[in-house]
Amino acid sequence: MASEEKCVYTACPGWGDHDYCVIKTIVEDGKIVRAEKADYPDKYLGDSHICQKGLESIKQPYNKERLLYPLKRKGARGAGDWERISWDQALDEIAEKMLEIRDNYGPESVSFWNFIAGYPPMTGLGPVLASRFAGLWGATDGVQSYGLDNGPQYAMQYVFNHQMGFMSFDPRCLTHSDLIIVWGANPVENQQRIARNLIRAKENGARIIDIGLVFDGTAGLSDWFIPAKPGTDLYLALAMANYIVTNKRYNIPFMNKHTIAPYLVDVATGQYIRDENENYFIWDETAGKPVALEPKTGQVTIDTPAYFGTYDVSGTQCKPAFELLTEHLASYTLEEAERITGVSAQDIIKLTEEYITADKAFLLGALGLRYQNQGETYRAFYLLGCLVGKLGDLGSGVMSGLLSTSAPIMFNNYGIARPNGPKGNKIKFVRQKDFFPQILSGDPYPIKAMFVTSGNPAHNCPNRGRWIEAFEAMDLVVDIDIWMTDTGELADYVLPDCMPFERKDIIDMAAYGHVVLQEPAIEPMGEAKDPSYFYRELSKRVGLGEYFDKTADDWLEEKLKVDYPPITSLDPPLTLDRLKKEKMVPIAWPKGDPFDGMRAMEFVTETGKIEFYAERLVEVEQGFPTYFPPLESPTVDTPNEKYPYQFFSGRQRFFMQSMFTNDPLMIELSGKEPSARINPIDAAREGIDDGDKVEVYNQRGHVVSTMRLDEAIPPGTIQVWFGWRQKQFEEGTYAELLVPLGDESTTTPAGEYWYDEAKKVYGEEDHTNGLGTGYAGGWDTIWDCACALRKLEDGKGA
Ligand SMILES: Nc1nc2c(c(=O)[nH]1)N[C@H]1C(S)=C(S)[C@@H](COP(=O)(O)OP(=O)(O)OC[C@H]3O[C@@H](n4cnc5c(=O)[nH]c(N)nc54)[C@H](O)[C@@H]3O)O[C@H]1N2
Ligand SMILES: Nc1nc2c(c(=O)[nH]1)N[C@H]1C(S)=C(S)[C@@H](COP(=O)(O)OP(=O)(O)OC[C@H]3O[C@@H](n4cnc5c(=O)[nH]c(N)nc54)[C@H](O)[C@@H]3O)O[C@H]1N2
Ligand code: SF4
Ligand SMILES: [Mo]
Repeated sequence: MASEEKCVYTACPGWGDHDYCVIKTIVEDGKIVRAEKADYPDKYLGDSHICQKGLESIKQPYNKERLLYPLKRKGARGAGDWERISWDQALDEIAEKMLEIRDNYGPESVSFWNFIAGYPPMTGLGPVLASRFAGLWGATDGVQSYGLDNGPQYAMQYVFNHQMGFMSFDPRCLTHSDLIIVWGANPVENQQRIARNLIRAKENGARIIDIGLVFDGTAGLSDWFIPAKPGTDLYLALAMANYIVTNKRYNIPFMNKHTIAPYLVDVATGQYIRDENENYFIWDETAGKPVALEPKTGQVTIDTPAYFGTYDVSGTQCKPAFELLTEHLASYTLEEAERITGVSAQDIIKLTEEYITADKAFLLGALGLRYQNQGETYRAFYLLGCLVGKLGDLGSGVMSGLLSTSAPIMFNNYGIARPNGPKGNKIKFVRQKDFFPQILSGDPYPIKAMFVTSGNPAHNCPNRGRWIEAFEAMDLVVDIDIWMTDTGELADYVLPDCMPFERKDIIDMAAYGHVVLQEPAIEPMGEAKDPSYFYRELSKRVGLGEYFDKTADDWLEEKLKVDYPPITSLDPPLTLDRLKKEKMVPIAWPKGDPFDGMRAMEFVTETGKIEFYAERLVEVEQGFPTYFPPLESPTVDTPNEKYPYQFFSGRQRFFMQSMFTNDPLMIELSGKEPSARINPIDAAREGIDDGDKVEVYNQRGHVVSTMRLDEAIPPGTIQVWFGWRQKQFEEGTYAELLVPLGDESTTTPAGEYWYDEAKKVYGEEDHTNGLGTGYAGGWDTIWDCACALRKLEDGKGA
């Protein structure tokens, strides 16, 4: 008899790649047999998609490395000696230890690492309940100002006065472009939904230029690959801007309408001039007098606003922002740009001309400019868009963050995470730069425990050695995961969560304009438990029981209590019952062009305009985007004698961070074992042959690996693919070498300014969104790392 197939929807286990697919999971005889693209009822919003990782993910629940039972450490930390215990024993012992720590040192001595990016779905019950628990308990959150993936937020904060302002768009916008400049991103391997739309765009005749470092999958798809020296893109962008300005190739009507280009700035203070009513001013060249513009709504209605010159307004010397920009850009010459970036002056002109003359052009950045100067680089991207007026028109735009969505969806996650509102939040925020020193010193208060509720920090965070030291100093480390990870290996207790295939949730952040019910495809394997169980049982034991006495269904009802018109206007209303019947419900979103929030051209800046001049940043001498070399990556002007190579540990298509690194097919496709790669020119100089064993090292750590010669890697860079686990390397791992993120030594005056401002804007009590971290104040320096190498004759590292 043919057995019956059942299907449910699941948040893809490869969730952390920013594509956020829902997959259709097909079950036969209680076993998952297949995954397919989801069938969205609204075919337009639900431009459904699945990639090789989504297809392969169905094997994950059955992987032999799956964590099936609560485990308690027996031997020394990290020695791998575990005892299987019951959930009751685990919960009793953990709760007892927590209470003891609270009694001795205060609740803030318990810390949470709730880094939600890779949890499927990241606004699911696991991360939200962890945040609720931490907030009610009064735990310490040490992920503040961490710096990861946050350059775009800084740029948006200072260009648009909103740090999440224009993070997402529907990548189908790209199919309306004539030219797409992919800048520091590799969507072909990292964001496959974007990649699919690059291909659609190409089929429509678009030209693709890739400005990158390594010759990756996206370079392969592009018509022109422009390799830039690591961390110098900011110089390149500013030289392009200078070319546009000096050759008068800018778009005055666009700048008049949407930007602060003609706004007058006080030469002495660098601040826009304003009158007592907060009005701004421009200068009318014909009438020879200033004209006031209201804040937020002011429109340039005169024909001849001055772009150049110096004026006197009631005794104040001032200049149009554009004049100041011209002066600022003057030193960014093509010759200097060629010397610093390695891109020839001729190519810079060609690139800029193509950008200017294309009818519809997109600057598609993502998160691959992980250098200390990235925030300024993304600001320079917006400056370029403003100069040539390629923003806000279907097919034209600037993207810095790269989250794709058909229509943004919001839920009541904050309400769950913060039951007593922002002021009732008891979390103590400690900045990354203070977190590890505090763990080791106990000053200003001791941190004695850590719950790793999402993320895998000992694998993915720079400077792995710090984690080993920090955990060693703690009395209690609990890791909740689905595998025994690099982090779990260092814990006292590891607790098995369900996989998304085994738990109920609402997939509210799926990027496809639908609210989707995730139903279990299979029974939990072993003794895996879902988050509602874990937090209910733990809270009971520590006196917070009343806050967690709910089933998964109850929590999902809470999630739906949202005040968001595309959901509240649904008819019939969106209830859990409706979701249970329909499984997925499209939100009320107007039909029309693909979503790009920028297209409304409405900005919450004080001027109401795009502020490519940030008067606030004058305090740190960065009113306009200003080049400074990367922190550690060697450049022509800042060579590094001891560690002459850049160490690049970017990702590839078969692993999703630490996920899929235990999948035999993905391991096979990733080359069977980790390797380091180097350009043949460097290899010849170093006397290294393909297959030699090498040690790549710096002052922080090392990794021992086989070396492969590869022309895809530019001279001066050594690359190791991110994803491989520590135990898969012969010795060490890439994370040992990396520059600590958000550390004292890696922040800058602009970072500090941003942090202080974020606290004011978002509130001292809770400058997060209730989930995860406050982004402000640190820089992503994951590629901004120098190293040296030596060949190992005996295969052993130092
Ligand atoms: N398969 C897979 N997909 C993923 C992930 C994964 O682990 N695996 N991770 C997800 C996550 S969390 C993120 S944040 C995104 C990141 O996605 P991307 O931002 O695309 O990140 P990377 O692959 O880290 O880097 C992209 C490219 O930046 C280029 N690059 C490096 N340095 C420079 C430079 O100085 N100048 C220029 N112009 N280019 C440079 C490199 O050539 C590299 O190919 O990917 C997501 N998608
Ligand atoms: N060298 C190097 N380091 C990097 C990067 C790099 O490119 N190179 N990229 C950086 C970037 S951009 C990012 S965003 C970070 C990502 O850093 P993390 O977010 O720490 O990365 P993941 O490996 O995705 O961690 C997700 C964890 O969740 C677990 N998990 C998966 N599904 C479930 C589930 O259903 N329940 C529970 N409880 N756990 C689950 C996974 O097993 C994994 O341990 O890494 C950063 N680190
Ligand atoms: S693109 Fe990402 S989210 Fe979509 S199926 Fe692939 S791994 Fe999963
Ligand atoms: Mo990321």
